[in-house]
Amino acid sequence: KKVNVVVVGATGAVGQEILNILDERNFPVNNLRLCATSRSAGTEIEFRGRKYVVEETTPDSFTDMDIALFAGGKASLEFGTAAVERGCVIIDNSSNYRMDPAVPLVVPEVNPEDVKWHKGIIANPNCSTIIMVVALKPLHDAAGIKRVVVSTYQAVSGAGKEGIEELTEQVKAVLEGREHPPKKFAHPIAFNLIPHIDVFQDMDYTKEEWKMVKETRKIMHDDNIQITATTVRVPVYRSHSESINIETERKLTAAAAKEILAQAPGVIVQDDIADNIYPMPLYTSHQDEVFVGRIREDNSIAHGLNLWVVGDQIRKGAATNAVQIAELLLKYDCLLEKK
Ligand code: 11C
Repeated sequence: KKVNVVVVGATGAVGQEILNILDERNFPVNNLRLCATSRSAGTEIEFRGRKYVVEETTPDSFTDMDIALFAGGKASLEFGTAAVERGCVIIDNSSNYRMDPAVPLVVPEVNPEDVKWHKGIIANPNCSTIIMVVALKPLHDAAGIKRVVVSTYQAVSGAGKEGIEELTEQVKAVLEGREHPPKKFAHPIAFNLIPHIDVFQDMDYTKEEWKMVKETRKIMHDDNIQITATTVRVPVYRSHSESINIETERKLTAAAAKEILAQAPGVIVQDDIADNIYPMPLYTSHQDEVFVGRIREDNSIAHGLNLWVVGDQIRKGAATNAVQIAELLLKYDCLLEKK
């Protein structure tokens, strides 16, 4: 069966990657429509050898379409209802609907079956959350995770094209002894780290940190997991890294954890300290898996493990996950009926 697909936000980093992944995974696209804001309308984009002109998104962009992949931002608030009313399921990469109890929040390696109860909208989680839960789910199944302490090292591309440009221009400016004041980030990102992603909220945690807490519980169907996060922007172009400490109900040796992770869907274990092998963002980028290394027992508690987890946040953290959800809609045969 082939389906009609609309990509909203087709000209941005996530939108472009969604198109690459639809193609790579041979997603059965019948008609394709590419949409964006009026600013980007008119741009030409090639897909499977055919040129498409990007259109400005309107409610009618969803007429006769089966699946809409929203790359992010406010578009899903503006057009989500119009899409669903026209019988088009939306897969939304923004945070607009993630915590809505009527909306499934899905990572296909973790909670694929949640796709089945959608009412027209399925939310794609935050990138740092996706990368973490792919590694945590098999360990949770094996030993019951009680508590997670995570610190992230997030690439500038998580903040879009402006984040990438700011790092490049600032590095050049520093080397040439020029000023380059920050615009996208609160402080200089070149040769620096910024422990601040998104806005500050309750208890002095950032929104990004709360996303990791709340979204993880929803995806894992377990409100008892205690999670605390510190999210940090680092001068890396692509792939988010995470230092994760977990405390489990039952003892899991490092060897057992390595074996479980080696079998887990979507995970690649890179852990051979004798040869200095562990995941690094430079080498995990442009791949779909989550890479795990430095797997070792926590020396300070009876049932604890430390992990180093790295993944391409534009692919698995956004576009790949969204396309995998679209695949599940076809697998479970749960598109919307056209009225
Ligand atoms: C970042 N995680 O790296 C953010 C970007 O909720 O989808 C993605 C924000 C989101 O800045």
